[in-house]
Amino acid sequence: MIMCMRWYGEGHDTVMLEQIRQTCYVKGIITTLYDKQPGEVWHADEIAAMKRTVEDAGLTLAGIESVNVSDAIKAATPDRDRDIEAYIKTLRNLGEAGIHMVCYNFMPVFDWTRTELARRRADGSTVLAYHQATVDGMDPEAMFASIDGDMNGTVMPGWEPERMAHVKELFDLYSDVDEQVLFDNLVYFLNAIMPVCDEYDINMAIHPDDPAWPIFGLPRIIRDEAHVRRLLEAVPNPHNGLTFCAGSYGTNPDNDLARIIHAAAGRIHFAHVRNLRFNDGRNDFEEAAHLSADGFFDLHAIVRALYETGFDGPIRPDHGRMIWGEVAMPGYGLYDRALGAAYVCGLWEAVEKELGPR
Ligand code: DNO
Repeated sequence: MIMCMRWYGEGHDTVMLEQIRQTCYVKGIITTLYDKQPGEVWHADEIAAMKRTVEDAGLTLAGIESVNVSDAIKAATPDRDRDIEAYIKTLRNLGEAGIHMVCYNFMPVFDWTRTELARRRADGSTVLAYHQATVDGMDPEAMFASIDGDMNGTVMPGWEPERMAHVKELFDLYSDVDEQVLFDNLVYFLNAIMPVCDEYDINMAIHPDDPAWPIFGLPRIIRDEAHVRRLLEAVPNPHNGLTFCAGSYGTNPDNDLARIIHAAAGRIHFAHVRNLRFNDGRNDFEEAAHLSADGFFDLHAIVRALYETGFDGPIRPDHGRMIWGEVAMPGYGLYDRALGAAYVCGLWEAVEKELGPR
């Protein structure tokens, strides 16, 4: 595995690559061309510049999170084939640049959703949190506005103001899209891009839905073990794989995380590791320190399952608490994610020494 940290790029991220390098635990960067809209081609020179920035800082560009999929592709509007062509060109340019892992999601309208970006804990740290009643009592526009006001001046991926301006139209686009249609559209997209993934050995890693149930009446199709099996079987190419995100699958306490990892053995191309605390089951949860004892998940069991199933891709700590007075993009400060990276490296080393070479 390569321990990574997500970095949003110069001018977007409060964290500097030099700081990430000094953690020593983190060797790889997961990044994106932040200004690109879904449906736009990423050009070779832009990709080369992004890679150079990372490598000049002494780090490796371990993958892209995300090349976003347009709503035309997700909802199968008449523009879908044009956008798929653009996606294929982007993948080709990434492949030419030696980039072999691409994370994406297939969530309609919203990416991941939280109702609070700075819930205060007893020790003064703040965390992202989710309260179902708040979502139930809010319309999507109000949701956008509340997230935007809480972002410490940064822009959260998936919650860009340009998208907020069109939220009503976006909902209209999906009015006839149920779970089956959305799934069929995903399979259509994957079948179209698999040839270029084969040519350049690009692993596609779908991010699960977060939270792991439908919100605002929109369909969600990557939520549990059954969904994972269905997707991997529908497009049996090894380049069709997953981002195993503990914090997303884990929003549903009925999901057995180690079991999902085993169900997807060999098809997990990227791992996000973090922890959650449930206050009222799925109705109210908040993000925790990565440490198993601080939350609901057994991080040792997660790391062990990844090791046992031969996972060797990029892995990263995920949303961190805001600690030590840091002001950063909620969930994406340096300090707590660095603690998370160190902890997961420690677990990995212990499991590796205990179980021996794979
Ligand atoms: C949240 C992230 C997601 C993820 C996208 C992938 O922190 O895990 O925004 O990057 O869903 O496309």
